[in-house]
Amino acid sequence: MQTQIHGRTLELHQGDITLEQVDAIVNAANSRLAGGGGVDGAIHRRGGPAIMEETNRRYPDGCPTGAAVATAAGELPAKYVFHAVGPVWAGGQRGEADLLAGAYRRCLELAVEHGCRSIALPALSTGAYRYPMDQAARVGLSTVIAFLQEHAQPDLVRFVLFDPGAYGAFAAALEELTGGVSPGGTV
Ligand code: AR6
Repeated sequence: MQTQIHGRTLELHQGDITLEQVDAIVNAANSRLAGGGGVDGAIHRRGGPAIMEETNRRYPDGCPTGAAVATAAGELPAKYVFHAVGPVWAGGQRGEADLLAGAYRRCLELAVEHGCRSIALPALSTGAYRYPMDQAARVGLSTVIAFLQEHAQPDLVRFVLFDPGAYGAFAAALEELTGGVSPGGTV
């Protein structure tokens, strides 16, 4: 599923983000940047030890929740990994939506700063951090749409959803946010 926003492409794919052939992929990291399961485990496994070595050297204090930091991508097809720290879901009254939006926004800013034309994003916080998928989809997509309405880059933003349930939640949220003009429509 895909839509155009001010001439740039916003896409939804189902699959494994580590296989994406884009300039940058986003990791669902923790604030210690210590590695873990889910997306984080897959990225370090497939990307090799260089990613963790660079993370430890450049970001010994980790990364605050709601932000992101960049490294090279080791053996992955991408050029960069942006390690984003989403919030742990705590019921929705602890600023989770703002923190989640901040993590996505920072990734898009990093893409601009690193000259990336394409970026792949996972559904941050929706695994180990238990953020409800439909709410996370609305926050993630509305943050990307707002960014693309204000910035000339990146040309391609692709959400890579791991399973059919996640894909369905993002597809429904995208239709809701774009007024049902997707797929192939224009915002
Ligand atoms: N490609 C795309 N999406 C994936 C993949 C993959 N290879 N693997 C899992 N997902 P999670 P979080 C989906 O747990 O909730 C880690 O231990 C998954 O189904 O990776 O932000 C970190 O070190 C889910 O929908 O990230 C942190 O401690 C989504 O990606 C903590 O988990 C995010 O799940 C971060 O938790």
